[in-house]
Amino acid sequence: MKRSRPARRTGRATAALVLPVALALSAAPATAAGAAGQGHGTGDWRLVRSETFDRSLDDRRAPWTRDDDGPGSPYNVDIYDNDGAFFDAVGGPEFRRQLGTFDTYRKSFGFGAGGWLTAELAARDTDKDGTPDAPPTLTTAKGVARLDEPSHHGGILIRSTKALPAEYRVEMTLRGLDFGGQRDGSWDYPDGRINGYSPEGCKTNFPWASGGDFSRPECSWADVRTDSNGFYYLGIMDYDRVAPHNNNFIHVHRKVAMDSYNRYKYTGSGLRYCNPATKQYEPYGAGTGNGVNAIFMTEDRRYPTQPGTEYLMHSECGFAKGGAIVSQVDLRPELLPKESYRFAIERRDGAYTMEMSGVFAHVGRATFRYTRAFVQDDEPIWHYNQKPEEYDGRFNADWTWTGAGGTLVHRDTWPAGSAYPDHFMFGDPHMNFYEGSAQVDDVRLYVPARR
Ligand SMILES: [Ca+2]
Ligand SMILES: [Ca+2]
Ligand SMILES: [Ca+2]
Ligand SMILES: [Ca+2]
Repeated sequence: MKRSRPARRTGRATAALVLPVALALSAAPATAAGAAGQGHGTGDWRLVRSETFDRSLDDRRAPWTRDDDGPGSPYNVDIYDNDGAFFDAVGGPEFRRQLGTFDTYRKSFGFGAGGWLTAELAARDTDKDGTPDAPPTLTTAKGVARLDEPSHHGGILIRSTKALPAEYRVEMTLRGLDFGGQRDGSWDYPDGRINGYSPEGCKTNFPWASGGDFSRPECSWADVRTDSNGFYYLGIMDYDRVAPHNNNFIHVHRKVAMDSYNRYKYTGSGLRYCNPATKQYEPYGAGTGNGVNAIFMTEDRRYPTQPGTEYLMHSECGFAKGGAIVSQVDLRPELLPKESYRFAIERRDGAYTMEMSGVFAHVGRATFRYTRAFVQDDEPIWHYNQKPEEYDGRFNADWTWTGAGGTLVHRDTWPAGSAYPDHFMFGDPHMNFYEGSAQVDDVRLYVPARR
């Protein structure tokens, strides 16, 4: 399913650098980013926040609180959140009825120096007995944070508590990963799990689809096991209180992100792997389903009838806008925890950079960096402006949604005068997709050394 990439828009500042191993990975923490920063050619970084997870964390110290993303909730964001008007439009009155069949609980707590990090956990109470069912947990052991999510109805992520500075580098080190993908060459695991999902009961995207019949019983909605599992290694979001919501929601709130999207036994043409050794695209089936999708979001709509910004994808195979999703690298999770992967995002000099380091399929130990200017070849990075004066309104639009509930117009998706402070997150932000566990060794935040 190889596709030729668009001839247009080969980015000028987009070449990735494969750094020498010693330079990228063996330096002390305070200089590791500086070493990586040399690839960007803009000098060193200064470490301002660091979390090693050597202090004990346990989410059981924080209470669960019922929450519905409603108008009075601190988690209320917009028409795409869990009780958002988008779902009334596409689902009609049946959406409200289905939403009312369960309760949602959340917990949130700050940790790290000065509380610079916040954990956000969410779970459903399907039987409405006041206790969340199969909720996610956040704990630590031996200096590593463990994010466990036994049900896809849960969500768990770690985010920056405050908005990030104008220029920064954030990085995290991954030590364990069990959110789907093939294991030992199979999507169906020896322990009975399917693409990382437990085998018990039905698991669907209920009750947040982008269309279709909202009156169906829960088990008749789209099966998530045979669709996809995944995990966000690191992403920059455009709204303040980053927390789990439905899957449609996040697709309009990402600026840049590195995530996995592990499609069960997928043989279509909507996904492809870049082989960084041959610099050739390969069909999805050529990989192990453990890819990293590093995606710069732009303002175009990716889908005609559902929310979602379009993807700009740089890889060793070139540049692609839209079309098949490109996995830049294939991870080897079987090497964890002895090995690790480091994911970093930088915002500096009017550009975002995404960086991945570790031992990858085909190439072994390597670092890949992809940089793209806020506006490059007339393509903006979605909601890049942290302040109104960084943007003049040229990419504003109205989005119209139509369904069983009528027509809803989302006016001014990116108007002049708008501002979108950056927040990072990693974890699983979906309350109707994805389940599994991951281990994170550390998180660090840097600012430019010279100011
Ligand atoms: Ca809401
Ligand atoms: Ca319950
Ligand atoms: Ca989930
Ligand atoms: Ca650690």
